[in-house]
Amino acid sequence: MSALGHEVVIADNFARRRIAEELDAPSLTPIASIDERLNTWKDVSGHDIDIVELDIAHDYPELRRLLASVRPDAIVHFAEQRAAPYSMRDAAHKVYTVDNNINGTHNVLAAMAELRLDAHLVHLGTMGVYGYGSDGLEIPEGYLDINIDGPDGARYPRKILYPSRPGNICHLTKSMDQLMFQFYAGNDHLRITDLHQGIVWGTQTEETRLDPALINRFDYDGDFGTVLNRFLMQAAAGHPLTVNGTGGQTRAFINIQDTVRCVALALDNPPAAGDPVRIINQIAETHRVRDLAELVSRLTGAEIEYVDNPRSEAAENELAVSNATLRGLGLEPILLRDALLTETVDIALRFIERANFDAIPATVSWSGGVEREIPQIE
Ligand code: USQ
Repeated sequence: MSALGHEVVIADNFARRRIAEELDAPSLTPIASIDERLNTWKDVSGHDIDIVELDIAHDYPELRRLLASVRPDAIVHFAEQRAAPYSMRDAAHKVYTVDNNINGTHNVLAAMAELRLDAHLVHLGTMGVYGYGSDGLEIPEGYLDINIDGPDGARYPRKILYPSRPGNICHLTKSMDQLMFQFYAGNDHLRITDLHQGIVWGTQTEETRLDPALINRFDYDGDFGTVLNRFLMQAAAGHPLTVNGTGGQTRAFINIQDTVRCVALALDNPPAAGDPVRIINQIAETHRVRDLAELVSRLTGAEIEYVDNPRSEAAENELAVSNATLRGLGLEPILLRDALLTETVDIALRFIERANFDAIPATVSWSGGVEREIPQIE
């Protein structure tokens, strides 16, 4: 957004850096301090970005003060605990995820309403709110048109939120967010877009390629690493590709470059005040996990290992998802292709000495929490 000429203020409590220490799983790529990142961005782009250290979930007065002084045109809300496995570690992590995500989202909405901010809120949601079985149907964008039989024999059309079927606590919070958005869009006429994003892969965007100090995180650990990036890192590490169960799960994917394009497209196309929440499926394509493992294995020669699935999820599922809105807005998504896969493997190889191999296995079980001792969150 800064590259496009917008004035940007970041509010961050640096939770992700603390969690990386808690898990002893630093980003594979070295992440510079926020000051160094912002100074580098200023050098390469000429643009200033302000940073405010703020816990939006627990410091409502400061959040309110910040929004009252900046009065932004738009708020991009990326401040939720985003990892499904991390949210399932144990009761403490479930409590943390619910507390952080629900309070953070509600505080932003309450502040927007209290200050009568005419800002457009763009929220990072997830495909996980739908559950993953589509039984051959194409999952629509957020809403379902239904008809209810009335007592008079007539059929009453209704538009309802697509039934939520979260499979973990992180996705439960994002399902609950939907009701908060629906309420504030109706009651306070807030303008809200919820991006139901798929699994992100890749590391670099056009901007992060400009300087090594701007590189994105590369998470490969069992909690925060998403499946394709994990496979690419495992290939670089000479580790077998860890396919859960039969690898029959079909999921939606999007390259990291497209995630930022989509946020920009959403910001350029806000709903009007009084409109329902705009829900956009932010995905490029769907793939079955074992097919991805085979693709990475063909590309790199890595072995594939089928491991017991620690999650409660369907062994096999079909998934078809509409991404009509983003395509209608002109997005031509990046599809899996060797060039970007190779770039990711090259990055993994470049930084492989930073990896903690003990963090590779996925240890969080959906039924019994984590299998190893971990420190409690302060
Ligand atoms: N999987 C493996 N091997 C691995 C890691 C994962 O087989 O080493 C499988 C999982 O069992 C699952 C699939 O790959 O069936 C996807 O797992 P993932 O960890 O890449 O993604 P997921 O847990 O679904 O969640 C991630 C983020 C979450 C985001 C979601 C988008 O943690 O924040 O909401 O991607 S989506 O899945 O489209 O809802």
